[in-house]
Amino acid sequence: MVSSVSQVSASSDVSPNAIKPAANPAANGSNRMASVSRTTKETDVQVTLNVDGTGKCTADTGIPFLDHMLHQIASHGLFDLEVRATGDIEIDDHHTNEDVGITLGMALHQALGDRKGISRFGHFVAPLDEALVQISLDFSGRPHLSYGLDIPTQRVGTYDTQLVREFFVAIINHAQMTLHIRQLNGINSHHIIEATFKAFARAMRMATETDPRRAETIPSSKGVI
Ligand SMILES: [Mn+2]
Repeated sequence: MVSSVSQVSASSDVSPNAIKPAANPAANGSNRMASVSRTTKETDVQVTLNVDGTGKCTADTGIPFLDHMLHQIASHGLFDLEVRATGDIEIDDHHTNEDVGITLGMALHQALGDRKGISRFGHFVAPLDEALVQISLDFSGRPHLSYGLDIPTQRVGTYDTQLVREFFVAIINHAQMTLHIRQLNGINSHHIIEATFKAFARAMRMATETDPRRAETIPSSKGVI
């Protein structure tokens, strides 16, 4: 399914809505930003990410429900995130959904660099009305997904709920992270999925924030992630 990666580069976007370095960059002084473009025969995706942002988001993927979830990641993770995608959604949303996940994962991996000074682990339990979803994650350098959602309907709007798992598979493989998702409660599919993205965002915020006591060191007893 992956045909090629056309370009992976540091950000030099000059558009009016370009994501700018944070006023308060990471404790180690680096600007933790990435801009990644990825083109295949199926999709064309651009992601710009500032991990030390304030929650600004532009999402235009052609998949409205995915846009809604990307807004959750930015807003609750306090990331600045710009995602634009075009893809073969005349077939279905599968390729575009997956490739947005892949490109966002690549941007996370690139923005975090050697992961110096980060807390590395993050967890959160997010309610959304009757839904309650727990996330535990680790920017471990090793991709792993434990997926425990039981979404009762096949679709939310036009979005195929099987694509939630596909999205997280794509992210963890390319961000090189461990992710455990547990659904503790929930009846409504929209609520279950949105609680998952909110918890994921808050856990990512916790894991990617720099720990001043950690300073310049890599958060591993091995000395490398
Ligand atoms: Mn919603």
